[in-house]
Amino acid sequence: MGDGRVRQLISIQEQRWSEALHSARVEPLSLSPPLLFVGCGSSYYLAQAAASVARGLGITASAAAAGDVWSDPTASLLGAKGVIVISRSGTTSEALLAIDVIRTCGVPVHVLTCNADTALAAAADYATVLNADDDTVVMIQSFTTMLMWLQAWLMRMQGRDAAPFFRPGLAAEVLGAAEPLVKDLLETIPRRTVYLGAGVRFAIAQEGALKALEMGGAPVLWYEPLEFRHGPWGLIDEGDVVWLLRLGDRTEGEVPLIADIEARGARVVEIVRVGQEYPRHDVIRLPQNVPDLLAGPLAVIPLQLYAWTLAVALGRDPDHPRNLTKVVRIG
Ligand code: F1P
Repeated sequence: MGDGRVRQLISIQEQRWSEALHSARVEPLSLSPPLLFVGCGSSYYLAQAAASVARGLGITASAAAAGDVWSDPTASLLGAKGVIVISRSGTTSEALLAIDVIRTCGVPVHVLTCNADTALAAAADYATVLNADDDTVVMIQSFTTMLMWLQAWLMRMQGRDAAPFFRPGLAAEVLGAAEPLVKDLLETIPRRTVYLGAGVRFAIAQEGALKALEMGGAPVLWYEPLEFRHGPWGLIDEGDVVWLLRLGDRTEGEVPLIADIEARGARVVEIVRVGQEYPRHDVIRLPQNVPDLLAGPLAVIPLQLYAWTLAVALGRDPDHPRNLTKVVRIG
């Protein structure tokens, strides 16, 4: 099978980031808050991540699945003065249906996509087109590159610049740290993988889980870390892997959880900023100078690699996920 395109994209995605940072710096700040971010699949997780980053910066924002906007625009919009519709393809049915109903409601729309000359881009008041389509079914570089743009655009709204946090080579460092650990974790195929992430990291936890589902059809769960205690962790057993995407600045609730999950037999891997890790060996460290709020594009990389490696171990071809298409079209 060889390493294939998805594995290659995991390594090279960083090449697209500087262009995204530049674009967010020069393109018009077309909308004003309250903002609503909209998408489907990975793009819905991007919408959630962006809304979280926005709120972290003090910008009123929410996120909705495009299908929900289509079926109930009034409840989804609820006072939004600007909508950002995110879609790699620019041709997903629900995204097109959502933009139609948003326009009927008279709310301005900015589209973020990786494909120009699409119906979605044409329907927008303003479209940002990033050269980051993956040419694969699953979203890899499009996810991190569009997230980079969203973060930088939101920072700029607050008069700040995200670019200085992302010197070239950071993604390669995180990937390099993840490689031996992921190999070790998958010496034996886990019974189940759980993804835990709080606040701004919850969307990344969901994206990690989606990657393992799409490429490997693997059993996965995802929760807010402290929610995991409220029922779901009853299923934890030996042979489970738990990824904990820690927020370095909010350790009180998350650190005791690690010991409690391990006491139940699972292996915990934390992704956390340097200097804020729990003293144990299964850790992937994110650069200290990247704030929690902006670390999503880096934090997702170990999860992409894990999902790809797991899929291969399960005998699947990550470049051709079963039963999936690159674009979902209704009817
Ligand atoms: C994104 C998406 C992906 C998924 C699949 C179908 O849609 O739902 O998340 O992996 O490939 O497309 P979009 O961003 O193109 O609207």
